[in-house]
Amino acid sequence: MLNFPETYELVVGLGACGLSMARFLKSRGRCVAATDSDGTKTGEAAALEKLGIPVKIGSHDQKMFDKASVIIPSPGIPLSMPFLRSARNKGVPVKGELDIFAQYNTTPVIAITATNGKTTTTELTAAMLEASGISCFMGGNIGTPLMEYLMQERSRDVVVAEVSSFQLDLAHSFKPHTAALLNIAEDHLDRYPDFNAYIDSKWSIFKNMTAGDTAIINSRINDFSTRSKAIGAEILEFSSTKTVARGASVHQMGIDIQTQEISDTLSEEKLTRLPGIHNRENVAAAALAALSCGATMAGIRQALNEFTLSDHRIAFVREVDGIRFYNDSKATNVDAVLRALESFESEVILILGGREKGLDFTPLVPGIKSRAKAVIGMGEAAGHIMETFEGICPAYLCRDMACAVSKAVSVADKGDVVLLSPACASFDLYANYKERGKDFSRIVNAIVPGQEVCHG
Ligand code: UMA
Repeated sequence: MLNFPETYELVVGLGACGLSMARFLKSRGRCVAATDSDGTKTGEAAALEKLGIPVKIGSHDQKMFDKASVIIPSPGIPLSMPFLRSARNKGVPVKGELDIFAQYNTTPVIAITATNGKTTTTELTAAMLEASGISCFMGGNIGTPLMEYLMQERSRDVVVAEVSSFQLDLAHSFKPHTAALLNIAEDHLDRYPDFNAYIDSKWSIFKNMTAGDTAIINSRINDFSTRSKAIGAEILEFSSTKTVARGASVHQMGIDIQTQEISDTLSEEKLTRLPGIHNRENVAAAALAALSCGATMAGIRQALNEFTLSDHRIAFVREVDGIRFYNDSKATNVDAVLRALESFESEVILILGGREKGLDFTPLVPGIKSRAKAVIGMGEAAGHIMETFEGICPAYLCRDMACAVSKAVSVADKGDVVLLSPACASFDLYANYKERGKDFSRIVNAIVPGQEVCHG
């Protein structure tokens, strides 16, 4: 074990973000230390110690925080954590990845935030740029930490960053060249004092932007007209409910794009790979973002021809005995589940549940009344789900995914859809939403046609 020096920059959390941050700072000659409350992070600790970074795992230690000159918590660590509070009270700076990235980065950044659709829009934007001959690094909340870009030898023309509210909460100087805000719905209420605080966090993406920068905003978002007045960048709107003068208008026949340089339409046949109005909005925002960094309409069309949605977003898994199974594990809030339900004409058996985020499930009631044949509640939120939906439609409680899938099969008829769209985080039973989606797909793929599925 390495000794801790007198003072250091302290990285808290050894997940993807913290590991990358510690490696980056060390590579720039900074004096770094790291800590993680999880005692099983032995592999991560050993890897950092090999680089000369002292690490403490298993618990946090006040003395370690007291010696830090700067504290850099991972995005998943709540800012209410007592060690962070006391550091702030003593005047020790608490910094996030976005500011440290901005300090070293010289490549133009497109930052994309939203409650839902930010991953799809980030991927679309990067694909549109690449198809226009503009090289990109894609990272941030999407999975690859932004600091990885700064450790690569090859620089790119543009960085396309998916940005979460957790990252924005510690962004004081981050100033993207282009930023997009796609939508805001209730989420992460276990982390924020109220919905307004989460809304403020989302809008803060624009706070440092100035003339020459581009802000792309869904004008359907509440407060658009008042909040947008405070933004220093040029604003491009997009909307699926009205025609906009500058930006993108989503309508039945396609998407009209109207900027200073471009007046063009992306026709409906280019959009069939991305079903649902919400995806049309994502395409509109991505096209405007890509155009702001030099993409061409030909590149945008090519990207749309080739694009496929990520594996865990209303992804068709399989049809067995006339029942279709869809994996929407990425739907970790109520709004995302409503969008998924709207995508189906058939009756849906909906699997909900996981770790709660302080969300109210009742906004799901109209969608469930109109589309769901049954609701299955699993994981930590199962009790809350039962309380909300019992009496509205048949509701069943299951302890895990195997049980949920077998129950769904037992109540489904030919022509129905079984949809995993949980409205909750995955961390009660899984490492992340991808693992949850993979488990669902694995269980569905093991169903033998014509045979009863045993209840787990
Ligand atoms: N930890 C402590 N002390 C604590 C609490 C946690 O040491 O008090 C440690 C944990 O033991 C763990 C580490 O912190 O080892 C986890 O940190 P983290 O939750 O920030 O996880 P990372 O792996 O670094 O992933 C983060 C983002 N996670 C969150 O924002 C919760 C990832 O977004 C992101 O992909 C990754 O950085 C790379 O940038 C995930 C996410 O769920 C996908 N995001 C939310 C969302 O999309 O809704 C915002």
